Order: sequence, then C-alpha cells, then structure tokens
Amino acid sequence: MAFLRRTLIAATTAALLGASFSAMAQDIKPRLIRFGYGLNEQSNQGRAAKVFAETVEKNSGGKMKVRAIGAAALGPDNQMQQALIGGAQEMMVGSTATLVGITKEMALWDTPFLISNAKEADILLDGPIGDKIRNKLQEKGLVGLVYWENGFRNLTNSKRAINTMEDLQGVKLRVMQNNVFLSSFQTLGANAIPMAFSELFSALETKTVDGQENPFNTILSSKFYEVQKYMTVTNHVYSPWIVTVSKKWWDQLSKDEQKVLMDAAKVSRDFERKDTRDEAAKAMGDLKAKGMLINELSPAESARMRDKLTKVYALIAADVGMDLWNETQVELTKIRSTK
Ligand code: TK8
Repeated sequence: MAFLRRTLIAATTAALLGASFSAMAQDIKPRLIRFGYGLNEQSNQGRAAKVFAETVEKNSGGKMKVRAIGAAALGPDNQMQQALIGGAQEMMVGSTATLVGITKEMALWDTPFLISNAKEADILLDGPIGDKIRNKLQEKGLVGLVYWENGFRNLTNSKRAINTMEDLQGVKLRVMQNNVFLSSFQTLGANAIPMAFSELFSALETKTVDGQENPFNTILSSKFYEVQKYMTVTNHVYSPWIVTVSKKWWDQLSKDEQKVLMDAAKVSRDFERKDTRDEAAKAMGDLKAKGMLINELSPAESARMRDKLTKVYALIAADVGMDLWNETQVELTKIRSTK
C-alpha cells in the first residue's frame, strides 16, 4: 500500500515536472522573424535572404527563425517600411530610394553617376558616410543593418532603342517613388511615372508604361525581357538595397540576439555582393539570348546626360545637406586617388 502510494506520488511529480518542462519549452519557442523582400525567390535578393535566414538560425542555435517572404507578398517596399515602424513586421530588405520620404539623406544614393565602380560603392556604403545615413533611420523607428548591392541601373523599354537623350522624349518610364528619380528622368526628357516595383511587370505588360530602369540582375530575375524589347546600357546610377529592422522590435531583443542579427546581416551582405556581381557579369549575354536588343550608350551621350543632370545635383545637395554632400565628394576623390 505504502509502496503504491509512493509510486503514485512519484508518477504525479514526474507528470507535473513534465508539464512544467513543456511549458518552459513553449516559453523559449524560437523568435520568429518575418523578413520581407520585393523580388522573386529566384533572384540575387532571394538567394541572399536565404543565406541570412540560415545564418541566423545556425548562430542562434535555432532560437531565432527567419521566414524570408519574397515577391512583395508582404507588400511593396514602402508598405513594409510602415509595418516595421509600427512593429507589425520585424525585418525587410529594399531600396534605399523608397526610404527617402522617411530619411531624406538616403537621397544621396540616388545621385546619378555618383558611384562608378564596385570599389567606390563598398568603401562609401560601409564607411563613415554610409553609417551616418544608415543611423539616421533610428530617429524614424528603423534600424539599418547593412547595405546590399542592387547594382548599376540600365534602361529598358518596348518602343525603341535609346541612343540619345532625345530618344527618351515621350517614353512613359516607370521610376522609383522619390523626387530625385522623378526629376532626373524628367530632366532627361522622359515621361517619368513613379510606381511601386510590385506593380511594374503588369504595367509593362499592359503598356501602362513603356519602360523602366533596373540592374541587369533584376531585368533577368523579374523576366522583364518578356515584355521589353530594348535595353540600353547606361549605368546611370548605382542603387543599394538596405536591410532594416523594426526599432520597436529590435529594442526588445537582448544584446546577444542583436549581435546574431548584425553578424548574419554582414555574412549575407558579403555573399550578396559577390553573387550579384557574378550574375551581372553574365546577365547581358543571358538577356541577349532571351531576345533583347541591347545597345550601349556612347561616352559622349553619357557625358551629355551628366551635364544635363547637374541641375538635379543641386536639388540633392539641398536635401541631404551641403556638409554631407561635400564630405562625399572629398571621400570619392580620396578613393579615386588610391587606385
Ligand atoms: C524591389 C525594388 C527594386 C528597385 C525598384 O522591391 O523599385 O526598381 O530596384 O529592387 O526595391
């Protein structure tokens, strides 16, 4: 009898303990991070999002889990930004260009012909100027972790080959949603129409717009070659992407958790830049094979465009502040003198 009672007590205790263990296990269920992005899963953005997710999971010992959600399934860039600010979504990666309405200094990256190669991009973005601009996001409820490469942008359209600025006249050209892009392409004579990236493919398909501009990689991964006949290699601006976190959510994380995210963001950045550059180097051939007619803008015509766009430089300098503008010019001169 006494034995039976003892066994019963032991069993009950074990059951209770078991129950409280599983309650604890529930308490430490992994932190779920929704990481949204705009391009397809099969793209440089999608591949790097996967690397980020795997690295976070590995470095946190499974305590943090990233669900990478592409193709703007969580909404276009600016909708996700608002969700991050409000704390309804944890993370995203998207264009710095769509952040200009939130942090005006981001407009620096939209300066046509500012950056002319990968080395300049990496030094500027990862150095004090990139940090200064990235950290400005904090006042607005966002934490910027790292910049990824979107790349040098080129023009496509369904109307005609663009050999001179005059060929842009009357072309309905989708631009990213900010004043620098709008003014730049208006200045060059196009009929510039700001629009979210997520609406772009169908707008091109239905001829709501005739053309758009994006790096080779995106023209390929978003299958724009299906609805665009002409591509002109202009390299008119180097576009970064930026990985951002909801500050509301970030502030609830431990220092260790924040470090896991920052470290993984850097791993994803290094992977992404290499992957993007490798892909861009082959993409022109791929796009030709898909049937696009490709021409390169002549150096003389490119110089004409730059001249015309100096007017936009003044607008950007006023937006980002003269100090930051001058600091950037000094930094670029320095980079260019140390070949
Ligand atoms: C993807 C966009 C895209 C950008 C654009 O969401 O909007 O044209 O180049 O990469 O951020």
